[in-house]
Amino acid sequence: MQTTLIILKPDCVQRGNMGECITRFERKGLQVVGAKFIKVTEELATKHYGEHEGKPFFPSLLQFITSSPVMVLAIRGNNAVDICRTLIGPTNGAQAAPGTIRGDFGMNNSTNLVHGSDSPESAERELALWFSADELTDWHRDGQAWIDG
Ligand code: 3AN
Repeated sequence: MQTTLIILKPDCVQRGNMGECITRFERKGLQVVGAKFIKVTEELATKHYGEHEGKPFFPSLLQFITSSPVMVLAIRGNNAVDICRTLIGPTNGAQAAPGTIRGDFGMNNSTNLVHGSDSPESAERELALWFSADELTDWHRDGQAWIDG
């Protein structure tokens, strides 16, 4: 069982695609165990995207992620990290396959709608950054056995 961090980015919020994206995670069989709607501070954005500091697109990345509210989700399930990455699709929406979120809604590699942690280690680090422990809720989803097999 894994929990991963998903961010519905400013373009996703502004285009009214939050519900569509959450639906895709839920109908796959994943469970929402945390959610909040916030305006990201520059400090948090800098920590979150620390690995990209110094890259040419870093300033515009910070500007973008702090430009409008985001919906932050903690999503749980078997192999949740990889499954969410598959549902989201590769970074550049222009190259992402139809059926993925970025493939269906994205046209480039900056306004690409959704962030998903790229490994269990990143998920742990990012969840600690965005959520306090009491903001995550353990709950049993009735019917989960019909999904997990
Ligand atoms: P992903 O979100 O697919 O894991 P990363 O971790 O390589 O992609 O990059 C983090 C974010 O930085 C991307 N979601 C995207 O918003 C932005 N980004 C990555 N590469 C570029 C690029 N070449 N030009 C502009 N923005 C980029």
